[in-house]
Amino acid sequence: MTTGPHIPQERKLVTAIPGPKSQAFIERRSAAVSAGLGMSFPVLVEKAGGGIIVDVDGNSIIDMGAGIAVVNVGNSADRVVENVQNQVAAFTHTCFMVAPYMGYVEVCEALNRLTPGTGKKKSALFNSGAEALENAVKIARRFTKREAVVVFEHGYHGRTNLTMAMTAKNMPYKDGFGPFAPEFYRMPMAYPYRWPGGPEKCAEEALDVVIHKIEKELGADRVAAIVIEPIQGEGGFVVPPKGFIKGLSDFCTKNGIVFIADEVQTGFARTGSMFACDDEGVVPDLMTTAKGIAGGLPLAAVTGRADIMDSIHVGGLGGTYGGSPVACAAALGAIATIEEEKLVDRANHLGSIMSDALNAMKKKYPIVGDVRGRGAMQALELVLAGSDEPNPAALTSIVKYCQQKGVLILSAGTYGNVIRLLPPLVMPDHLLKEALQILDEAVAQAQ
Ligand code: PLZ
Repeated sequence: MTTGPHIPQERKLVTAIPGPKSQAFIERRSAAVSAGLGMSFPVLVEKAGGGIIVDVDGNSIIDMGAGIAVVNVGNSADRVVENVQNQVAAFTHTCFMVAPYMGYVEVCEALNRLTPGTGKKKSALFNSGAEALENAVKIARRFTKREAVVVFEHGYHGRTNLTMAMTAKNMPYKDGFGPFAPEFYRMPMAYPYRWPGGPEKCAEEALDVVIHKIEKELGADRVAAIVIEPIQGEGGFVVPPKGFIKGLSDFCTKNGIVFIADEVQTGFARTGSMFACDDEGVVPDLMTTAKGIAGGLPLAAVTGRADIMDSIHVGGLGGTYGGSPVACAAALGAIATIEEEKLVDRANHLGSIMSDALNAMKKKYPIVGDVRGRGAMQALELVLAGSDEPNPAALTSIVKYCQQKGVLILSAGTYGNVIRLLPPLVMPDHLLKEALQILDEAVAQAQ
């Protein structure tokens, strides 16, 4: 298994977190960087690889976030480094729309091959997840000649103006940043743990409500696209029950609506299949991807039905840097790593270790209300014992405990009460088990 720069795969603390050098950095950072940028883990990173991040004070931290589901193949994975080095030495930029190059086409070919569905597909490349979402909406509107777009409660699609209108949560993403774009309509999400009629009825009832609202309040023939994350990421790893995503996709097909799966967080082996849509055999009309696509370099894509992707006039899509040759080289290295190292299987393996440990915590600790996820995308939802009231204070305490022990974990959720686990898929088992043991202690002390 490739572990990037071959950093020893062990947790090691030689100072408190943050150590003195990191502390000095944090002061320098706050003097220079806008206060608007958060910081989940207060250290200055020196290097990272496999499942470990090393800070300047010499601490080795277990990385349970993978840079928010980006370095699925690990930091500085061998094939990514080699491809990027070769590409940077050959040329760094020509702009694909000015003078094209092979890497862009090879990434599109790989996406067309790997995404669900056997029909003819095409792709276009961009720089960030939000930019991919914006372009997917542009494409769907131009293709259908309709304007309305349906999105969901707890959904997250980005921070640009158009994607702020698509993202559900006000604080911190939208507060004071409006006005937002019109013609986005938010529908109830199939959230089994919090569905009023209970988890068994969630898929059917949620689908009924959404379809009813679209038909009666919007008019199905006014809707250009339905956009949904097949498992919600920032919203708290909400896994819709089987039937919901498929039902939405079938409804789209019947009504000439473009079904857009946002797989920015779930894509590239994360959920134990190449894409989360594969789980139910759903074939989206368009899919957005980013994050895991390029091992840490900025790259994003829209992939889907060739007739939809080709409905745009020449010059209607683009951007100076979209599909940069360096990012494309990295993507080809990352995709080769996923396929050759069988990281889809690895995601399932890591996922079963995580869900066993999290379910054991649920049995022991009444503040664990729900355990959910798929593959190497697993979460705990924290509640006040004996209720389903969100417990964000427990989350703060758990994150802090883990931090002091050298384990980086990320939070999520509309109510700020979800712990999400997203280890690099190349993390060795022993590190994952150690991180889960520390998480168990953290939850115990937060009771
Ligand atoms: N769609 C499903 O998860 C990015 C956001 C981090 P960008 N999620 C991480 C933060 O706080 O800004 C995301 C996502 C889904 C779209 C996006 C947006 O991707 O590359 O951050 O623009």
